[in-house]
Amino acid sequence: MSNFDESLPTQWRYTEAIVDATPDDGIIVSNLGVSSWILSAVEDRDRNYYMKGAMGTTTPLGLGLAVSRDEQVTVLDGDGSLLMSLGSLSTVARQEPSNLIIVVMNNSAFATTGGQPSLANEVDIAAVAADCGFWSADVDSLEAFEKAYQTATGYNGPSLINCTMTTTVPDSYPEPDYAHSYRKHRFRTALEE
Ligand SMILES: Cc1ncc(C[n+]2csc(CCOP(=O)(O)OP(=O)(O)O)c2C)c(N)n1
Ligand SMILES: [Mg+2]
Repeated sequence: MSNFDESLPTQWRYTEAIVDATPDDGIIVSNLGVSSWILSAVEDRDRNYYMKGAMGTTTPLGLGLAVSRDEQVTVLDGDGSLLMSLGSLSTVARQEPSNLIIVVMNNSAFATTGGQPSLANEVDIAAVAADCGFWSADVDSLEAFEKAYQTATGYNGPSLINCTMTTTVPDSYPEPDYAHSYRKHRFRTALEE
């Protein structure tokens, strides 16, 4: 069941709070579709990596970056995408990166493809993460999110924040103003500096 309760924060507000609280050298990896669209509109940073095409790969990519880099890595995953590769949470827990924060933009839907309901309301994602060995939290307000993100930043191990939000289905899907290959090149270049 999708969530259209407008008293809940929007994904825009959560994303603004993340960009505000992420250090300049922090890496942000965003799920394909709505998460990347919103992140690039909030701030198109060189250290943003926008996933393209493949659901289920955002958290695994974030893990690879976290174990190979010292900077904070924040993953903005979708509920549908994370449910597609739920087993990756156990791999993250085994690797225990202290610089990885997974934020689940949980709209209980496949918003990018029109808002079809996902199974996110039937799975306690934060509890699964905790059972794997994460520090995790469920939030449904910006205040709770900001507090949880601060705790996650200081936590010596992987963390996951499951954000309940109002489901926003875009009327139209904006075309990026430059090619994905350019953004990938820009990201790699930023990490080489
Ligand atoms: C493996 C795979 N299956 C299906 C799709 C088609 N698809 C693209 S985005 C999307 C919905 C993603 O849902 P979620 O991860 O919850 O993110 P949201 O769109 O809600 O932000 C789907 C089904 C895809 N790109 N890759
Ligand atoms: Mg979703």
